[in-house]
Amino acid sequence: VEELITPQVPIRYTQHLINGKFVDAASGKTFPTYDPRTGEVIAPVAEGDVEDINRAVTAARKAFDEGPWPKMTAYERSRILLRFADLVEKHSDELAALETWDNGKPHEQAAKVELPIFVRLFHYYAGWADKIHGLTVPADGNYHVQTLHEPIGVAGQIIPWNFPLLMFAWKVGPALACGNTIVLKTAEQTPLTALLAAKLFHEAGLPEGVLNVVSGYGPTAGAALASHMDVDKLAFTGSTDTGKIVLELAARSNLKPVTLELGGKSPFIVCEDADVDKAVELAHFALFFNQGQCCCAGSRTFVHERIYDEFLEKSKKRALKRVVGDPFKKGVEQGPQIDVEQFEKVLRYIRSGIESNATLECGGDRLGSKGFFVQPTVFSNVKDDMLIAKDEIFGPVQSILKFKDIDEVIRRANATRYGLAAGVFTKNVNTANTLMRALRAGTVWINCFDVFDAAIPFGGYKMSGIGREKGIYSLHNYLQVKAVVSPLHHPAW
Ligand code: TXE
Repeated sequence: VEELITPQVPIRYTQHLINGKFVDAASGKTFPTYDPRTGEVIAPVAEGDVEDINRAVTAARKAFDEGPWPKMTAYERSRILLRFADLVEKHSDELAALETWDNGKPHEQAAKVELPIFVRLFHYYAGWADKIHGLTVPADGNYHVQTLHEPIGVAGQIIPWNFPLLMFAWKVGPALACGNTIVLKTAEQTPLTALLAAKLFHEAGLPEGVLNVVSGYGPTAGAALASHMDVDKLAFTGSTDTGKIVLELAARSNLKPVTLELGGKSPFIVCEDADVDKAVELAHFALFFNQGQCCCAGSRTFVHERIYDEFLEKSKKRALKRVVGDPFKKGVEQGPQIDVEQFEKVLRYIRSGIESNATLECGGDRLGSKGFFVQPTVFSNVKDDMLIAKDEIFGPVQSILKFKDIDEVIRRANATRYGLAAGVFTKNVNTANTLMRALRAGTVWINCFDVFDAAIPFGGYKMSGIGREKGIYSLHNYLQVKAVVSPLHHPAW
């Protein structure tokens, strides 16, 4: 990878955004955020810790308890979400460039795919803001019974680095639509775009203290947020191991309800009737999209034995053609992995695949000598008990497994501790229906993959998480239900 493009974008915000103002860390400390293309520092960023989280929670608490946010009309809140979406569209060049610089994802993907999804999600939740209401309940006895759907309070939100802007949207959109206030902790690898987005929210009219963004590391700032006594709800996306930690922190502090969106090892099942060329392309996309850094990546490609050889040959060809390079360059499909830890983790799994006698069809090493680029890698002859078939690799490493019949593939696809997503590729509607029902996963994509419409709920079975984000389901995470009961007649007391 030679001659990198210099991003034409200013780094405008690196401090925490607390109570509507950019402020240094209480300790005065900063930490570096890196360009994954080179491993060089982009900028020092305020390093949050317990005190910064305390300040942010105090601001969010005050904004919730004293208003004006939860007391505004729902329509006014909706208008602010829409104004924010407009401002994001206006600044989408800056946001997309910053996203690519901090994360390493292809700029075309950030600009043309992710930013439109981001904007659409805020339109979607702006639409919900004034349609959230309770029920009148026909209870026994002579009572008038109704439910009020109230905001839950201060939401703590911890997000990862693989989709910094989209994870911001999935968390912030529904929480604000319901009238909550927020303290968001970004991932230490990618703090930049959330700060700019949060600033635009204030320009759109969001009152101070409603959305606070703290940068910093997990065990310090993240843990402080998860265990804070004055945070009413926690939403987390990240690894299953860290998910367990934050759930425990929430339980040990104030029992705040927790939603978790965690890892996966999603099957992508190519049935014998499949159009092989199309199946190859979709399976390739399902795994390699975003450098393989997707929680729902189709990381176990199950292929029917009758088309296995042809599928393998074509998958290898496709991987060899994958354009890897500077994500700012046009036509580049794959940039670097996010950081040195992830880069080394991926290379370790590749070595493990080779050692366990899977067949390395192509790739298998880093690309170039600078930054965190990994060659698109394909393994065949992968067996269910190999580490590369069991663990989340989170990199551009495709594992191809052979199967004979549908019952067998259902059993094997479900034999995992995860249950985030599954892909099915077939022309046969009966096969599709059978698999769709039998697969234990939060999303089943049939003849498509990675469709992320704002209205479609997303989340995991088993150790892939708790709860659903997006769609109507996400609103439930951010609402309390209050039952109100009163006698219909004046009681005779
Ligand atoms: O995740 P972490 P990491 C998977 C993927 C990846 C692995 C490790 O397999 O290789 O996780 O990545 C914060 N208390 N996914 O180490 O640690 C952290 O600061 C509170 C899947 O980056 O889970 C960051 O903001 N918070 C995934 C967030 O948790 C803590 C996306 C995620 O980091 C914390 C990313 C603590 N003790 C990685 N420790 C997905 N589901 O999409 C860390 N954090």
